[in-house]
Order: sequence, then structure tokens, then C-alpha cells
Amino acid sequence: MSTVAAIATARGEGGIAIVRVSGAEAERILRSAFRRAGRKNRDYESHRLYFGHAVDARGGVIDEAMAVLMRAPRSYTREDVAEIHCHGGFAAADRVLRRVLELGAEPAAPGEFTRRAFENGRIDLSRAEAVMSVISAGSEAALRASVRELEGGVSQFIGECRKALTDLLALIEASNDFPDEIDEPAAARKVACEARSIAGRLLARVDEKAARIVREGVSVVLAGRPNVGKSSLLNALTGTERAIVTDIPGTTRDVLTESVNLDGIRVSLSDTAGQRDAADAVEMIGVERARAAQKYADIVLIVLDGSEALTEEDKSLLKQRDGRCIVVLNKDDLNAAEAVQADIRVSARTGEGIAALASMIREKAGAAALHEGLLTQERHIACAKAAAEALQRAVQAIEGGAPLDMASVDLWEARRRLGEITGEDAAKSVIDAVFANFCVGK
Ligand SMILES: Nc1nc2c(ncn2[C@@H]2O[C@H](COP(=O)(O)OP(=O)(O)OP(=O)(O)O)[C@@H](O)[C@H]2O)c(=O)[nH]1
Ligand SMILES: [Mg+2]
Repeated sequence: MSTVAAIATARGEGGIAIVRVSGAEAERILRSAFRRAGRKNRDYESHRLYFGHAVDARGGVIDEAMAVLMRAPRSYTREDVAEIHCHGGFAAADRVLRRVLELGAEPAAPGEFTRRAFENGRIDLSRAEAVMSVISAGSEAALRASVRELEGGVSQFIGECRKALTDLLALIEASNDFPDEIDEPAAARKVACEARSIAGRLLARVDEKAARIVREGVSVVLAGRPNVGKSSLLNALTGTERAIVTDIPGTTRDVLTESVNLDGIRVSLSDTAGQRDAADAVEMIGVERARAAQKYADIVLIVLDGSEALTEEDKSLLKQRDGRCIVVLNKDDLNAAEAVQADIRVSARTGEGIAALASMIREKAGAAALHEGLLTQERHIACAKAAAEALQRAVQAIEGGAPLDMASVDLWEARRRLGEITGEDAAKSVIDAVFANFCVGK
């Protein structure tokens, strides 16, 4: 296999940039591209950081640097890996990389280091994917889930299910080969019962909505008639002055979205135009956008003005109330006009009730999302669902009196789908697709 190299750190100004080299030529390349301070001909000790200079072909200094050699198999890729840590920014790392390529390394493809780790058996496919999701995690919840996967949470669970399936397939085979010794009806009952239990365990880990919330966060839309204080609430919840607030009804025209971190969950909060039968064309478009945003939100805050009686517009919004809604009575610092059935009373002006509203949002979004052990990658969910369906078909076949042999086709299919998650049984095209989403240098 060739020796490959890439800049492993993000592009842009920063303290340090790392040029990583992996493959059989890593040590030779390191020795030519890096000159150790002091006695330079000594051998490199594995996993030890050395101070020195990155140098060009004539020995000219490119940059002051540190370097480390990690000998196979104790490295990320299980090959010899060398890293040169130079200064950040664009020039130094580019120049070091160019030197390394001159010395015979090939530019690494996106995800190539991790792909080598996978192909050399250091990590399975689900853990390789977890590497990428750790990198792209945008919230603590996403990070926690990704680290759990990186540590083998998914691999272990899927491995157990697969092992149980292998045992069932062995039982079916035995009952075919030794019909006199194995009581077929008893074996069939056992297979059906176990297959049902494995399907149940798989489906217990599948919650697509929760998985999306962990990965991408939750969308919350502020809805209400003009002037009830939606924009003020957005500002209060985000601790910013993002949205324009005035006492003129119809101030907000467009949808304005701001991200906040509520206790580890990413929430994108959208302020919208006050909903009424608008006279002017711009406001009308704004109202349409508000209604569209409300339709697709995970959570809708229906905001009411506590100092005024309910209007027809309020009532029509309240009629649309569903499981996603929290009714928020704002301006609780003023005299209440009438008793309204609200889920929570707040004041965007004084800040009273805002923290309670934040935890209410979090609770509505997060209760399911925080379930440990949930599958969060779309690909894993699709495979687990397909496996569970195959298992359910097997159970139906057995309970319908079909011979065990016929059920084994579906059991094999379920086993294959689980193997696709860990990569033990994944087609090259599946593996290529997984690594296509990686960044260069990882
Ligand atoms: N007393 C009091 N006034 C508030 C409170 N929240 C908002 N207001 C006032 O209500 C008026 C309207 O506030 P906005 O936040 O612009 O209301 P909005 O719902 O975004 O209005 P549109 O964008 O027109 O739909 C402003 O004068 C705010 O200062 C509150 O909790 N208490
Ligand atoms: Mg507004």
C-alpha cells in the first residue's frame, strides 16, 4: 500500500498545524523532511515528540517544528505514522506538505487515514463513522452519542445481536442435519421467540426523531399575533438583541433564526412575523413564511399577550394547538387582562419565567433524545430497521407453520443487514459511500 500524507488540522490561522504521513515510507520521509535538534542521527523512539526543524531539499529551514513517529501497529492506521507539527496558518503547513509529497508520499484521499484504520482491522465501520460524527458534533448531546459510538457502543450491541442470530442459524442447521435428535417444533418455538426478542431489542434503539434531534438539534418556532412579544422572547432566550423590537405591530417581516445551546441540546429558535390578515404585500409574505415555519417545527411556542384580552387571531392560533405546542403567556409583569389557559407565564421584559421556559423546551425536545444507546446515524437506523423487518418475517413464517428452512432465509438477511452496520458484511460501495463524507486529513 502506498504512503499517504495530508494536513490533519483545519485550514486557517491557528497555533499549530499537523502534517500527517502514513505508510511504510513514513520514517524515511520524516528523516528527510525533519531535522532534529542536537544529535540528529540517533534512532527515533516510537511515540516520542522531538524538537527540530522542517527542512527543504537543500536543508534550508521551512519552519521550527516538532515531530513524532508512531511505529506500526501502535498507530491510528496501524501503519507507521509520522507527524510534523509546524506553525498554523496557510504557508508553513502547505510548504511542509509539499516537501513530504516531493519525498514520495501521495496526497491522502478524504478519510483515508480512517479507512486504513478500518481496513487494517483497528476499528469497525460504525466506529469509523463515529470519528466523523465526533468531528462534526454541534452540541454536547451529539458529542456524547458520537463518543459512545467511537468507544464501540454500537459495535458491541450489534455484535451481540449478530451472535444471537448465528446461534439460531446453527440450531436450524442442526435440526436439519439431525432430525432425530432435535425436536423440530420445540426448535421452531425457540427460533420464533428469540427472533422476536432480537427484533424488539433493535427497534428499541430506533427512534428517528430523537436521533435527528441528537444529530441536528431541535427547531423551535415562535408564533403569535403581532406585538405579543415574540421578538422580545427570542432576545431573552438567546441573551442577545438579535431581533428588532418595537411597539409597532408588524415589526418582524422575515423568519429570523438563532441557535442556542439549551443544556447540551442545540436549539434553533425562529422568530416570525405576527400572524394577522395583513394589508401590505411584504407583511403578507412574512405571515405566509411564519405559517410554513410553524408547520415544520419540532416545537411551536404560541405566544399570547397577558395584558390584553384574547383576539380572534389568538383564538385561531390556539385552535391549531397540538402536541408540539407550548402556550406562553408573555408580559406577565403587566396587569393580567383575563385568566387564560397557558402552559407557562413569562415576562420577556423582566426575564421572569424565561429559565423555566427554556427547561420546558428542553424537556419537550430532549426527554427521548437523551435515551442512552439510541442509534443516531441514519445508515445504522436503516440497517437495523431492515434487520428487524426480516426477523419479523421469519417469525410470521414460523408461526404460519412454514418449515424452519424457509425462515432461515430471513434470518440470514437480518444477519447480513447487521453486518452492514459494523462493516463485517458491507459491500465496497457501502464502504466507499461512508468514507466519501469524510474530510481530508482524517
Ligand atoms: N411590559 C412588557 N412589554 C413587553 C414584553 N415583551 C415585549 N414587550 C413589548 O411589546 C412590544 C412588542 O414586542 P415585540 O417583541 O416587537 O413583539 P412581536 O411579537 O415580535 O411583534 P411583531 O414582530 O410585530 O409580530 C414592544 O414594545 C416590547 O417592548 C413584556 O414581557 N412586558
Ligand atoms: Mg417581532
